[in-house]
Amino acid sequence: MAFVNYVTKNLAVKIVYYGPGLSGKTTNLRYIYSKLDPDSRADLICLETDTERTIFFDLLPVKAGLIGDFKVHFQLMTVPGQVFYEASRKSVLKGADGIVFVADSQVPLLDANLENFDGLRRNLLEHNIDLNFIPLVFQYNKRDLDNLIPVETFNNLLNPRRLPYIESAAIYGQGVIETLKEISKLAVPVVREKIFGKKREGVRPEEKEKKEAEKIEVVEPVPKKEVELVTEPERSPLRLTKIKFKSQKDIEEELEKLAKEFTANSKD
Ligand SMILES: Nc1nc2c(ncn2[C@@H]2O[C@H](COP(=O)(O)OP(=O)(O)OP(=O)(O)O)[C@@H](O)[C@H]2O)c(=O)[nH]1
Ligand SMILES: [Mg+2]
Repeated sequence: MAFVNYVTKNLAVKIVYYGPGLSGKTTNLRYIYSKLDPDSRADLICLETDTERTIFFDLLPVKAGLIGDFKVHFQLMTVPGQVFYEASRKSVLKGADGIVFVADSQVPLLDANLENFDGLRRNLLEHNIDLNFIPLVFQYNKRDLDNLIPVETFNNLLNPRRLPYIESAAIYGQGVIETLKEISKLAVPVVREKIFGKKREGVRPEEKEKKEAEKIEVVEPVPKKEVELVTEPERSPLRLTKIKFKSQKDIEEELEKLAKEFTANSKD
């Protein structure tokens, strides 16, 4: 459930990038970070090992426009894909408003994708969320490589409902912003309904009409410039905040604190 602050009129929509190890989740956030105007986003917080494997999560807050007079921010988060971080994956999913499943398109990784997707289903259920009822899009990543799982196979196995799917090469930025747009298109109306839908019941017809006229403005972040397919991987210098931690409990407390601080500070 999105964080909402009725006093400061801020709304944080949590989008989780989920998928097997090394599928490219952090790469998505790095690219978004590098392409957005600094006014549109905060620092990218990465908790990772020396070899850039995510340990617990990455977090990138992004300004995303308005719902009525509420300022919307996305909290983009990744989970660690390595098998032994199951507990972390479960924690990060708490309160998710939308999921991007980042699959690795390389043929030998088909089973890893399927197992990880099954883990997603199970972990969501632990939070009483049915995978069929949460906004979800698929990103079939690493399409720049050879020996790829056909999109049709992915769709048959992972996406029988034919939810939005994007073929991407996140390392080159291809499909990254498109993915974010797709998940925001699905997640924002659901959050809007959850938070404002019920409040509308019982209002006078003319007020209702006025409220119905409220539009969701820019519900997607605006890139600095048109996203182009570049020939070399983008390795722009990033301002990352790395957090040291001691235990799983410390990390979970840190995550709660960050979420609260983020909501409290989002006044501009
Ligand atoms: N060729 C290719 N490599 C990619 C692509 N996306 C990511 N990579 C590379 O894959 C590796 C892993 O990317 P990450 O973004 O760190 O993967 P992750 O999903 O965050 O991995 P974990 O944090 O361990 O779960 C890095 O070396 C990336 O540069 C892609 O589209 N094509
Ligand atoms: Mg990562």
